[in-house]
Amino acid sequence: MEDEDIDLSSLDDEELVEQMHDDLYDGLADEIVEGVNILLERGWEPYKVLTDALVEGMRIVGIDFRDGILFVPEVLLAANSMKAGMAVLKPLLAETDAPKAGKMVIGTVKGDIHDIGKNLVIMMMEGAGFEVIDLGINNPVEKYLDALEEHKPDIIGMSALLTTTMPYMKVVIDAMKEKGIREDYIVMVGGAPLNEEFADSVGADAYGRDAAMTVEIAQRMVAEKRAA
Ligand code: B1M
Repeated sequence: MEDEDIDLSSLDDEELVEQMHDDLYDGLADEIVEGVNILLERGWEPYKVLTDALVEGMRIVGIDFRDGILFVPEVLLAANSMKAGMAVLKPLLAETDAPKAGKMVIGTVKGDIHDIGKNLVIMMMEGAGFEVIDLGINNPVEKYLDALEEHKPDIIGMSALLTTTMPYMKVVIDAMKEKGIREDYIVMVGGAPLNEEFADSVGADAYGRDAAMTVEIAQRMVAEKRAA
């Protein structure tokens, strides 16, 4: 309630970012959009707005979700606010004159409906000049295989946020091996519970710790693939 009285534009940058963390926590999408616009007007780089205001805010939400202070409905509201802020940033992050750096098919694996991180990866990849085909959430292995056949990307990306769904990445990679197409693609995996070791263990080529790292690795691996 208190938030209604706050004039966001009267806050200095640090106070505004803190207020945005609170607003994200409270699921106030309009305020998040307003805050994003104010920071952009003040000359903030879109990527800095994304990481300092939105991603950091969602990290805080995640801690209280884990600790049982926040529940699914509240976290959904926070996620929707984050998406509203991301929608403002998307065209700015995607603004690029670069020729197509490569093509990626990406989706969240079966049983998993988390998509904020995946969507962020997509925004950053598009910003770096990649063409990205988004398969959305809850993808069974067939969806990935069909998309590979249809789009012939350089990279297949899989996202998982649950320890119970991350093993499904191996199901997809094993199916690719069975079809004899595993080596035709760069396989990248990501999501909060994953790490380098897990990526190796399922037979992926790379682990994307965050969206920026994913772009960096994708650029390098596509360049290497093309050179070969
Ligand atoms: Co969920 N959830 N959730 N959730 N949720 C987590 C993941 C959890 C860690 C929360 C917690 O307990 N602290 C926990 C998982 C625990 C575990 O598995 N050990 C959890 C749980 C338990 C659940 C439910 C089971 C809760 C329930 O119903 N009781 C349920 C499962 C639903 C399902 O999927 N079947 C559930 C539901 C939900 C909501 C629907 C409420 C909502 C999702 C909304 C949405 O995505 N549209 C939600 C949210 C928002 C979260 C947290 C709070 C935030 C996730 C997020 O968006 N992070 C999360 C806690 C947390 O992670 N801190 C949590 C921000 C995002 C930018 O980061 O996704 O890590 P991240 O993405 C990063 C990198 O990981 C990487 O780049 C991204 C950008 O830098 N990356 C990739 C991600 N994917 C990549 C793919 C790549 C490369 C890089 O491919 C190449």
